[in-house]
Amino acid sequence: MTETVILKLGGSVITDKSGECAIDHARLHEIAGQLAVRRGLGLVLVHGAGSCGHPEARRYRINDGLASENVPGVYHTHTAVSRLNAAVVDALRDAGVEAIGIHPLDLALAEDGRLASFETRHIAEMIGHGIVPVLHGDVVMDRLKGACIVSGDQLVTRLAADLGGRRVGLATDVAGVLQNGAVVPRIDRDIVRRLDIGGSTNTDVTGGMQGKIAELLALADAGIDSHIFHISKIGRFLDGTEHGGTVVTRRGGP
Ligand code: IP8
Repeated sequence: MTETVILKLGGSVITDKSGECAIDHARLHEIAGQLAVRRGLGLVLVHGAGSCGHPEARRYRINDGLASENVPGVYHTHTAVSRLNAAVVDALRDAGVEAIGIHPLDLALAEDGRLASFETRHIAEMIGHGIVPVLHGDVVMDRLKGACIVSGDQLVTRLAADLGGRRVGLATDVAGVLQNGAVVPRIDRDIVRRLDIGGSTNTDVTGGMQGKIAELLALADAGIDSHIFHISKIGRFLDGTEHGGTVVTRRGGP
């Protein structure tokens, strides 16, 4: 296998973010079909939480750190996003994709909101055997704060660095990074300073598009480009053709 493809499905793509854990099963079915016809790819899937996790994380103020009154939020947040993870895995398996769910809470430790340790060697083994690991943004125990939320975007950057993933894509419910309604085709640290990127309008505790770009710029600094595109273009991204979205790249890159 020559290339690992790391694909993130935004939470807003697979849930209705205005509801309470409203999973979009029809959308999941469509996505699973797209992945099933490209089974030869060495793929790792990561998904966001959408309405299965963000409301709980916000309600229990997980990112403020753990105190006695919000400890149950670890369980409730993890349970909500795990429910979504099970639905993603079920949809993929129904379509014939050899998918398996992996929960960051079980294998990661954070320090002040950032992953301090994160085991990925078993994920590499899975990919080698044609298994599609399906990870998700999660609540993770944190050595300084007690617990924190690690976004799917942070996981993507870590996986890309550890697995040497050379194709990184984030499927969202918008066409790419938008400026005055138009897609910005390429972003680097210079270009981003001139943009006015809005935050998420829903209960997103991990910073919406701004948080995403911050993660992806760090990945670009390490020489790994990433692609943000509309979910309808997932096939194009997987096939390596033009998706009409945004490429996040290193300063002076393509
Ligand atoms: O939707 C957030 O992940 P994201 C994870 O990728 C939780 O930002 C549990 C809120």
